Amino acid sequence: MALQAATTTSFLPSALSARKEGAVKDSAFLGVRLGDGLKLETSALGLRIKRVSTSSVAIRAQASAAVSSPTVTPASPSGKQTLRKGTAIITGASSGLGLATAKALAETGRWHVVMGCRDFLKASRAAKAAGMEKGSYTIVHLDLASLDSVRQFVANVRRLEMPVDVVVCNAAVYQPTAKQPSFTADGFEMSVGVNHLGHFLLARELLADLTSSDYPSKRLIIVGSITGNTNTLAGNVPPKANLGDLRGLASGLDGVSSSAMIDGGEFDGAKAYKDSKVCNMLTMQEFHRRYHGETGVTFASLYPGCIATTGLFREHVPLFRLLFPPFQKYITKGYVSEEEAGKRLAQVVSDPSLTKSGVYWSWNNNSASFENQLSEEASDPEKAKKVWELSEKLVGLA
Ligand code: NDP
Ligand code: PMR
Repeated sequence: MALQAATTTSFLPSALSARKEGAVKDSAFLGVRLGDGLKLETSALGLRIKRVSTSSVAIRAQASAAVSSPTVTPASPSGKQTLRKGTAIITGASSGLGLATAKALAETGRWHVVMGCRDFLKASRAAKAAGMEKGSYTIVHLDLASLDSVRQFVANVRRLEMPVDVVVCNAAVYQPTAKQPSFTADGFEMSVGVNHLGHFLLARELLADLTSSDYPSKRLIIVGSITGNTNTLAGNVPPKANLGDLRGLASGLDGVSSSAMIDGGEFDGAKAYKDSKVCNMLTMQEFHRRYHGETGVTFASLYPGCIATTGLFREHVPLFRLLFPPFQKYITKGYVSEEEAGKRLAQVVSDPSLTKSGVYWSWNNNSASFENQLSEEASDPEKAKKVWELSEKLVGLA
């Protein structure tokens, strides 16, 4: 049930310019420069929601046995033991990859999906339009552009009294046409603030919950991308990802006392997105190094393919949005549908053969998964450690 309609952000595309940079020649491609209140919905779990103030609500969760029972249910008459339903948290599940993954998991009947979304009504409508069964998901408000909202989300998830078996850090913003940076509630440049820092805090907070889950294969997945990897053609389309010496990150990305960019350079929205994806992939590996042995949690990242039709490109110029899907379908052949990409991410969530930790998964043309190589920067352990330590300071964990 919806208590409040969340704010919908609107985006306006603006004009772009061209410049020469990097290994790929200057060219115009589609006119693009190359180079607190809780929003919660659950019916089958019988959640009761009570507003206690304008900014907070108390929840009493009566989780069904299917969700909170021990890992393995007693042997059925056939003698086979069955796994209990897993609970997977997916951020940004109101559209694109996140929604397709939520649907793919929910329709197996083996997963309950907690959809962490900034726009409750949009998420609710999207889940219904996707045909997700009412009892198969719970929507909890999460705005990754606010660290307070991230902390509130974690508290609200805990009140659901469901186990946390898998966490998928999927949400992202991409602002390729922005001329000026915009900032999160905490003053971080928006792309890195949402895509990396918000997820960094979320993942750090939920690690304890994942660790205490009795599910046999607990996973933390952070969605990466090919465009952050400069060992690929796509990663060499300027502006290229480059975290430099992290001086901007060290100074807080506030655009006032420091640059809004991680490397301390001039603001570039497309580069900020790609830099944020490098942070996502480095963070996954640093989690693996620090916590896999101790917790048994599988840490993974992936490139799901080029899902050229999603809302990620909403801020791009209309001509780009028109031509990008056929370009990816017929020229690069990197295109995948939202449905296919959702199945891929769902595999990383639940496939028994994808339990290896520290891996960046990709898929070949036959849709078979393989362990892919990350670029030098996206696999640099020293950089990963520094990004981790600086991020800890920015989100108040150190
Ligand atoms: P979409 O725009 O469709 O999905 C992004 C989701 O993130 C939306 O649900 C959006 O919410 C949510 N979101 C954005 N900002 C916030 C915020 N502040 N707080 C909470 N949620 C937020 O894009 P995709 O599905 O394409 O992107 C999903 C992931 O896939 C991203 O990590 C992206 O980097 C990655 N990816 C995408 C590729 C592609 O080709 N599309 C390729 C490689 C990786 P809302 O619905 O309210 O806007
Ligand atoms: Mg890219 C095999 C080639 C390939 C693949 C798989 C992608 C994926 N792209 C490829 C090639 C090219 N792209 C080439 C040759 C060009 C120049 C014509 C090109 C251009 C291009 C642009 C302008 N591509 C883009 C953009 C974007 O704005 C997208 C972006 O960078 O977002 C950050 C994008 C993408 N190309 C991809 C993928 C997956 C994207 C979406 C980005 C992402 O989520 O990482």
